[in-house]
Amino acid sequence: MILRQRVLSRLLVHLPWRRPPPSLSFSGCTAAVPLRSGVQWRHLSSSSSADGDCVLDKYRIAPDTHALVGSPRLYPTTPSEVIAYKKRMMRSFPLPFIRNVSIIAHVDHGKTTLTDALLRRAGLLPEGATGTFTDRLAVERERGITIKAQTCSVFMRRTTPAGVEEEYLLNLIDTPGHVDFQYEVSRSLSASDAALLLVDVSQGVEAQTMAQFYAALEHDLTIIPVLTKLDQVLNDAQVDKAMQQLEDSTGLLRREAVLTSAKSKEGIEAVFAAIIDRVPAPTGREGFSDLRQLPLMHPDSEQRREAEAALVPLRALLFDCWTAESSGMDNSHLAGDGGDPTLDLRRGGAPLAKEGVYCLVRVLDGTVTPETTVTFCHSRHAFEVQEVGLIHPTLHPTAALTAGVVGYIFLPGLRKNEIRIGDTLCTLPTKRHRLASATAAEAEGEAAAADAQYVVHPVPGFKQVQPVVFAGFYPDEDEYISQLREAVELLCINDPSVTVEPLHCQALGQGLQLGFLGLLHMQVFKERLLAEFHQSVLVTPPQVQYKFVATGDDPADERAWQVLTVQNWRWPHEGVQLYLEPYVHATVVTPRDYLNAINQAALMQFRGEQEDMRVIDDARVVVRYRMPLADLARGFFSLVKSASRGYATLDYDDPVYVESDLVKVDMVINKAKISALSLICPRRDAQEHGRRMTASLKENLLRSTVDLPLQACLGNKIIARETVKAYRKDVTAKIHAGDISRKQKKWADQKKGKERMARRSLGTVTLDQNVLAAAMGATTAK
Ligand SMILES: Nc1nc2c(ncn2[C@@H]2O[C@H](COP(=O)(O)OP(=O)(O)OP(=O)(O)O)[C@@H](O)[C@H]2O)c(=O)[nH]1
Ligand SMILES: [Mg+2]
Repeated sequence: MILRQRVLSRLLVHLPWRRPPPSLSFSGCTAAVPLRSGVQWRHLSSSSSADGDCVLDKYRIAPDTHALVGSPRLYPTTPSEVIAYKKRMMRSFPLPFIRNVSIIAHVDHGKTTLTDALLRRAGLLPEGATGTFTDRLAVERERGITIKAQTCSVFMRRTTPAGVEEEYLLNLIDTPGHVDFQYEVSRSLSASDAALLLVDVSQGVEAQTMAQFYAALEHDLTIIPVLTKLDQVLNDAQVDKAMQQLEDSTGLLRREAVLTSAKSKEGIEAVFAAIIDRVPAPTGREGFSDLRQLPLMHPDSEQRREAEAALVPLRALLFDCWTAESSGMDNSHLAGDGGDPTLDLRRGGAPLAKEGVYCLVRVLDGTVTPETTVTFCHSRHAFEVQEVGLIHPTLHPTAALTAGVVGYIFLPGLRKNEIRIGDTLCTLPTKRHRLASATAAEAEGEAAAADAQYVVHPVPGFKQVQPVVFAGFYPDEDEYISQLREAVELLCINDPSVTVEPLHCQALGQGLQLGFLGLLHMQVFKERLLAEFHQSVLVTPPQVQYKFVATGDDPADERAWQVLTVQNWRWPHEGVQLYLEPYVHATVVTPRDYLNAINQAALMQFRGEQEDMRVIDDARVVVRYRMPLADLARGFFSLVKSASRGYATLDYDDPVYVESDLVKVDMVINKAKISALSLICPRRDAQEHGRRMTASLKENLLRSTVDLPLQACLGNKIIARETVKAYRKDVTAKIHAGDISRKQKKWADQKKGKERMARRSLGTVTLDQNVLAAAMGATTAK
């Protein structure tokens, strides 16, 4: 993060490292990216020039040379094929022929479409298949965005000029672009050796493009720029502009850029060629890791002693997990409407086992095979592997995963609470292998020891992510809490950034307090619970995490900061020295036309302070604000999108806590305090929040036969009040004549009845999803 901020600040101060612009021609290009000769690119847009032929002269997509051939190696079916296949798999992928690449970009710049095109080109997807293959989750297809990073291994064959046929194993990871899912991206990057940085030619470099670029830099990866959607450009100038932006903002040279159009399936081979030629092969130690991986040998034989001496301790980084229930491995959508119903993408794909966890690993050293006993370095728990394999693009068991390969292993004994994403798997204990010591002095001794090669050094793992938005999740009916807890636990295996705490509210009963990386993350989690686990839930208005320092603690010491929730709030500031509120730096990249609207909203509605403003090019500006995270989460993101018609982009960094005057606003409905609607906010927002909440509840609460008073309170003080009026039966409807006292008697009876009912229905307000959604709307919109 520090590196990212440093680089960003350098970027904002006129890019000192900017390289001189090279000549515009591609003549200096390497042979691997054959951009020189090419057919003229005819523009397909209806808005092309008068003669209907808009031609790109300077920039052309590299034509296919058909030097690369995809070779799907699907899992064999007959026993003899199985044996031949396993033998081949064991030895066919030495390190120099493996490439591990993540595909990163800003939202909607075409990562998924390009990955699909790559898989199609490699022969993995049938031509008739419709829909996006890589967006496998129902919620991804519904929303049209990627939420989970998806991995797929591809085999490509190439004949060298000397006539030697080479086969490569490429592992592609399609990542999400939305800022809420950045954790997925950073995990994918740590399993890769390079990143394809996609830039949509018509949009140019955006805020998330830069965020992803810095993330790849932090992981020290080779970055290959790829310009996508070339079928949408009108002229060379547009491509030129995108190239210039790329060069100015990242320092990547324009002649390194690969030009593609995933829609028209052009330039796909050039992408493959760039991956093979420019991505460094993984480094690691090849060899068997466990004697059980070798053929049977006599225990006293020389051969066995040699084999034992040559063992390489396994090191594999665990970077994703899933279970049968939360896998998203359902490809039925591809053969859906308009698709060929006979398409069977599961060809050879193994069905998902029910009990146990699938772990996606990047093998760094050694080999893992079925029946290998692997140990988690962190917990020291050991498990026997039942199956290993590649995702191709469904699960395909193989005989082994060797050094450099990204694949899955299935651990039937692993329980949900034993998983720690980022942990290293090793083969321990063996006679010789042991884990590296934690202390520096011991580590030094180990390095000097004769058997240093047998010491396993765990991978540093991933940075712990901090949830920024919290919400209470309650089951529809109180008794379904155990099912909800189970579903949340299973889904958390697939989404490890979510934090879970038990929760209780008088009106809604037992629930769970879940922490998310953003509002979209929260909504997607809720939708996944419904789509994959059939759990419909009531969700309370989201909150950011506030902290407090207890009296007597040192405010300068971060370890003394305690999490503040509506549950542990102490009245009135009992034992609390000070409260802390999270602030972030939000960077907005916007076309100039929309700057005014965004700036005004940021300063007036969202308590933003403008820190910096720079012009990137003649059309766009970068603005940096310091802003409370609560305001950013509440609606600034959607405002930036709506005010700029989707053209502006927003990125923000980790929160910094500053002192703030916080209060707890309680909602009282019909004299009962509803803790699910209580909210902590800065004092200056309390009144407005209370008013919005009561107004929203008034509109959405069901009217009953008695008046329902709604109050927003700060302790004992009422700061906003509304009443949901009761239905009133016309009790005098049948009285057509007579004295007024007859009517008055009826009204008096009605009044008494209502008072009786009001006494009985005290505190029995039913909160349904509509009410909570309204409350959420009141909290999230300004
Ligand atoms: N014309 C054209 N449209 C494209 C091309 N590639 C992608 N698109 C369109 O761009 C939109 C976004 O594409 P996606 O592949 O979902 O983008 P993404 O980067 O995966 O998006 P996220 O995963 O949500 O970040 C879709 O409507 C695609 O049809 C292309 O080469 N040409
Ligand atoms: Mg996508």
